[in-house]
Amino acid sequence: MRTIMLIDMDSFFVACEELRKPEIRGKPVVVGADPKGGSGRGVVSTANYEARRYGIKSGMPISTAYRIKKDAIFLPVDEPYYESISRRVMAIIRGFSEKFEQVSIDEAYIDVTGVVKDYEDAVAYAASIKEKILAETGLKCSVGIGPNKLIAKMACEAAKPNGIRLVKEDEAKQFLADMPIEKLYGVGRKGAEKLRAMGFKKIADIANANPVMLFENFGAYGIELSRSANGIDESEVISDYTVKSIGRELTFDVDTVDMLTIRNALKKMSEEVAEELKRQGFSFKRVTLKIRYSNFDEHLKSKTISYISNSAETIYSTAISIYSGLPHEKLVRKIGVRVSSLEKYKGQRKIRDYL
Ligand code: TTP
Ligand code: MG
Repeated sequence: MRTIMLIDMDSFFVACEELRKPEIRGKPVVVGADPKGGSGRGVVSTANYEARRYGIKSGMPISTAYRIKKDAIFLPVDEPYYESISRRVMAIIRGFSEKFEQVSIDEAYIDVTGVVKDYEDAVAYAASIKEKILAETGLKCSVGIGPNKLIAKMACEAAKPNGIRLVKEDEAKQFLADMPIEKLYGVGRKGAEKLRAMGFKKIADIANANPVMLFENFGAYGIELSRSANGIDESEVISDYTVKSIGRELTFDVDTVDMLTIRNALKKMSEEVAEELKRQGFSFKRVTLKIRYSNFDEHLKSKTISYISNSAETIYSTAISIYSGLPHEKLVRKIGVRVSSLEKYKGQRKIRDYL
């Protein structure tokens, strides 16, 4: 039997901001797009627990967050800074097991089978990880411990904030049973809608359903859904996480202002990036558009989407929406599109990919 841990930083972007701006501690803080007095576009990247109390959450339009709590502190996203802290955190976690897999900017799995003696020891080990991260970076995290990645991930959700949650193998099914289907890791919004329309409410409803029926309705994913709902997940902690972002760039033969040329270039690059993503088994949350003009001015603009995706269409439409906010009259020399905030799943976990 395996023992897997998922370590996930608490309200990561905000926590990073609190490190360098101690005066904002204890106040509601939102990191994301500029609210521009309520007319701002774009979304909330994350909010601290003080702001979440008012219902503000990741992915919500920034204008909505502003309407809910005008006097919250709104800060822009500074990804290079969060990346630098992420690297320090990940280096610490890596020290606790050779089997280490980073799955996003702020979370990583470790397989501690053979490293810890038993479950009690696992909890003590998790506590020492939390202590070391706190002592060396000043940041809090939560740890989920389980017999596989799925249960470790969901246990971590239950542990938040700043907690440790252990779910033993024989408790896994019961742990999931009463949760609403949306909570099952890998069930997207569309999938949840379809499941609800079919009469499923709790994870136990999926666990107890006939897998053949799930297969007929959801294809191969239906089988995986059935296994997940039963707390079964055999995927390994994959140690060599190196990919942080995937992108393509193109320098035009002749500098251009032609919209169609630019759109076509973006479309082709989006398709290539999506192909590479699928090949490596990643999904993304963030799209960055880079434009260099003939005078070598460079614009680098990113957008975080509120769900994870691996589709060329999403990359393209997000890139186009960023592009539409940039000047169109200047000659473009080079253009690039890049996806980041990558998350790795075993195969495809998102039900919507099968709909
Ligand atoms: P999460 O770990 O999902 O969220 P969190 O760390 O802010 O809060 P917690 O784990 O305590 O629930 O995401 C990590 C970071 O990724 C988050 O701080 C900001 C960024 N992010 C986005 O930019 N957009 C999103 O939609 C989400 C969910 C996260
Ligand atoms: Mg987190």
